[in-house]
Amino acid sequence: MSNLALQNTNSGPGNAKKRVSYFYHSEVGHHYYGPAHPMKPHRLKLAHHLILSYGLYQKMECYRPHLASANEMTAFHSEDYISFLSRITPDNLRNFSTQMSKFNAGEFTDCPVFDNLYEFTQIYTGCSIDAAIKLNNDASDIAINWSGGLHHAKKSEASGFCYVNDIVLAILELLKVHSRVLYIDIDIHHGDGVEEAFYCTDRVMTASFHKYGDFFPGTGGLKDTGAREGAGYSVNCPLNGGMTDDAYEQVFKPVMNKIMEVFKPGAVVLQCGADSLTGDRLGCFNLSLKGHAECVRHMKSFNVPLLLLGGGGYTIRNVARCWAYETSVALNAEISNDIPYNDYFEYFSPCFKLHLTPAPQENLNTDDTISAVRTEILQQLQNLQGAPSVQFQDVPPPFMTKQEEGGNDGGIGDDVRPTHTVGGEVGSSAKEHESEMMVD
Ligand code: V1D
Ligand code: CA
Repeated sequence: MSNLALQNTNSGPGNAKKRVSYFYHSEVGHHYYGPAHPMKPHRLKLAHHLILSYGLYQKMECYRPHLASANEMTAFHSEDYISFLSRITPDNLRNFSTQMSKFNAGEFTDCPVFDNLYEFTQIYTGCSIDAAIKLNNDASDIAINWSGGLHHAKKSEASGFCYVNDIVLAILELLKVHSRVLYIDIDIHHGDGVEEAFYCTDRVMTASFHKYGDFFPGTGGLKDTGAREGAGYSVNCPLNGGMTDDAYEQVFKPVMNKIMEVFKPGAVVLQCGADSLTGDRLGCFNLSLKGHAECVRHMKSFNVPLLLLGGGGYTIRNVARCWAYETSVALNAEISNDIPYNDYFEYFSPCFKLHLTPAPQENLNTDDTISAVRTEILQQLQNLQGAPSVQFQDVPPPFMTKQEEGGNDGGIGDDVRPTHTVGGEVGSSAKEHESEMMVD
């Protein structure tokens, strides 16, 4: 039976109740990028309190994560970069000027050095690794970490508000158990760090939907489809501003249906960046909460272990609305459009409603542009299906370790950008950690 046959029809197996695990650390929202910076970790506190006020914590298992160690982070990142992150502080940065420019951190970059920066990365990365382990152990169907999804971080470089790439590390964890992992990115920005990490492997398919053209990070063209073993396994959906729910659905669903049919992943990671919502401070799409969450609903309907992560999102009251609503979608729980009273109630003034009304904004994606992008991607996926060497079966994964898989032979996590020197080890050596269950 194809994966399509397992899809949600509202009453079919795709709509069955899911076991959901939620990972949150109470300190994450106290980290501060600075007054002029659009990234506000405080939004995570807003989201968490909204989730609590809807009573959703009663329907899922809530965990406080372990703090990711440097050893875990170097399953993807270089040792000198992680050593730098662990030592740099606002008080000592004058001694690190060469490394600051080498690693793209500090004042006048998108990635400032702020108090307890390393602890911040340890928290959100620990959450994502714990969430992946929970899925690997078949202890949950869906695992959630809204503090994760920092998709721009590179092996040896901070980028676009991201320092450690928790997504790559979570995928490496999932690859210990699953032969193939699918990564989907609905943040308005291209998921460049994750794409680059897996550009040369057929074990991870990446699919990013993003604004393309005069927009950060500038990568993610339709023709960027992977290289070497990974040729055809990177999917990019470049879009224009003003994107509506209907137009998004017309490209998201056919592409994802075909990917599920062709690639048959053992696990799916969905980065739910909320900067693709209407009214975002940095974004220019026009999605409602329902349009954004339809991506979660759709991926959930395939009944494959699902890791939900956060990402961008700069109108913080809407970020909280989005991720609270998507938590309810994961749980199949109906929640009221009236925001319940909570510690941050005033943020939702003046309407105190959950749902968003799209703006009267021109959609620069026409039926023709959407259809052209969809046709091109479906052709890319069809070619993959037609390739004689591609016969996807549920074979056990090779259980790669650092020792067995070292070197830069174009495998998982290797940097294949032509202008960079490369090296270092790949694979994950992270030990399994027990995350602590949160009590009240
Ligand atoms: F507006 C700003 C004010 C202060 C500091 C930074 C910004 C800002 C806005 N947009 N920075 C950007 C983007 N950077 C540039 C730079 C110009 N070039 C030299 C680079 O346009 C970065 C946008 C990052 C988006 C991050 C993300 O939403 O994708 C995300 N996902 O997960 C976590 C973050
Ligand atoms: Ca994206």
